[in-house]
Formats: sequence, C-alpha cells, structure tokens
Amino acid sequence: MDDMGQPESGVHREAGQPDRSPDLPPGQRLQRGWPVTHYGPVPKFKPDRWEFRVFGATADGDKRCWNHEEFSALPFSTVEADLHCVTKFSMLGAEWGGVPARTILALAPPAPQVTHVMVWAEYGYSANMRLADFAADGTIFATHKDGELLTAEHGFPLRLVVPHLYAWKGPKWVRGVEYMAADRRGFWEERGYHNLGDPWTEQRYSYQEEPGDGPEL
Ligand SMILES: Nc1nc2c(c(=O)[nH]1)N[C@H]1C(S)=C(S)[C@@H](COP(=O)(O)O)O[C@H]1N2
Ligand SMILES: [Mo]
Repeated sequence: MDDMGQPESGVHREAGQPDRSPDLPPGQRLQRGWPVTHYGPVPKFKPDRWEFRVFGATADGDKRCWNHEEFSALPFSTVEADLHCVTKFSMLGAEWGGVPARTILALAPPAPQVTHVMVWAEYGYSANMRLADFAADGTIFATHKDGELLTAEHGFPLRLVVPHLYAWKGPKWVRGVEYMAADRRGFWEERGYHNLGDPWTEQRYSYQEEPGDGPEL
C-alpha cells in the first residue's frame, strides 16, 4: 500500500478522467449501459413471415431459406465481443449467443468467386463486408446477449455482430446474406461511412478511404 492508502497494483483512475482500457480503439469512450442506436423505426417481428435467406452467388446456384423455427434449431454458440459505434461509444465484454456466420457458410457454401457479402435487414438496411470479415472467428448471428434474448430495440429476433468492425457493420433485424463476386456499398457505406470500418485504424468516413478500400462512390 502507498501512503494514499491505495493498492499499488490495479488500475488507478484520475478523478474526472474517462475510463481508458487497452480494449478501447482510438477515439472511443466506454459507455455504461447499452444505448440503442439505429436509423428508422423498430420493425415488428412477425414469426410466420420471418425467414432468413442466403442468396446471390451460392456454390450450387440455389437460394437457401430458414424459417424462424428452423433457424432457432441451428447449433448455438457464444462469443465474447465488444461493440464500437462510430459515434464514439464502445461497450466492452458482452457475451453474444447465436449462430456463427461460419455455420451459415458451411450450410450454404458460397461459389469460389465470392469475395464479399451484403448482409440485409428489415427495411432495406444493409452492410457490406469482405468474405474474410464475415468468415472471421467472432462473427455471429446473435439471438442473445449475456444469456438473455435480444430486445426489439437491440435487434430481436436476430442481429449480426462483427466484433472487429464498427457496429454499423452489424445489422439488427437481419434477414439474409447475399454472396457477391464483387464489392458493393451497403446503407452507411453509401452515405459517407468507410467501406471497411476497422475501428483500430479509425476507418470512420469514406473520405479516409485509400485506393482499393472500396468501390467508387
Ligand atoms: N437494421 C439496422 N441495424 C443497425 C443499425 C441500423 O440503423 N439499422 N445501426 C447500426 C449501428 S450504427 C450501431 S452502433 C448498432 C447499435 O446497436 P445497439 O442499438 O444494439 O446498441 O446497430 C447497428 N445495426
Ligand atoms: Mo453506430
């Protein structure tokens, strides 16, 4: 113990300083609680109309569809991941439960020429990413957070979580995936946000893009 009565080890926080953590990408701050951030209204879940669709350049040329009951029966696993919103708040250490994107890739394989995917949600919201980002270890179609079913505002019945990209790349109320043989911009990527969206290198805005980072705007 030092003479201030504080243990020598452990994190020492200065009064009035924001929490910093090595898990926080540059320019982000820690958010307590879980804010709701999205564009447009919260869709109403209609179980008998809901389906999850894989389409575009599949290996066999066929679409693949799961209704809600079928999708709910897919093998469930969990991943611990942070959420980084480009508006600068981050939420650390959530446990997401659901179906890894890799499981979808295995059940509905893409054709060899597929390089990118577009993930589609209700009301036409979409996010594009490289196939490698989609196939990454932590990428998961989540139904649960910290053991509890997602709420409507947070994406029930299904949202994508791509832990290593800004959170706009993870559509809430997700309804399908399109396999693509070339890149195309999604909803925010067409509206001024970076095509790739890596929070660790602060790829926030499209004006920061280098040649090759994305299709012409
Ligand atoms: N369908 C849909 N998904 C979306 C969005 C949206 O506008 N529509 N916003 C994204 C953004 S910018 C963020 S930061 C996260 C926020 O998730 P949360 O509201 O659960 O915190 O959802 C992402 N998924
Ligand atoms: Mo965001």
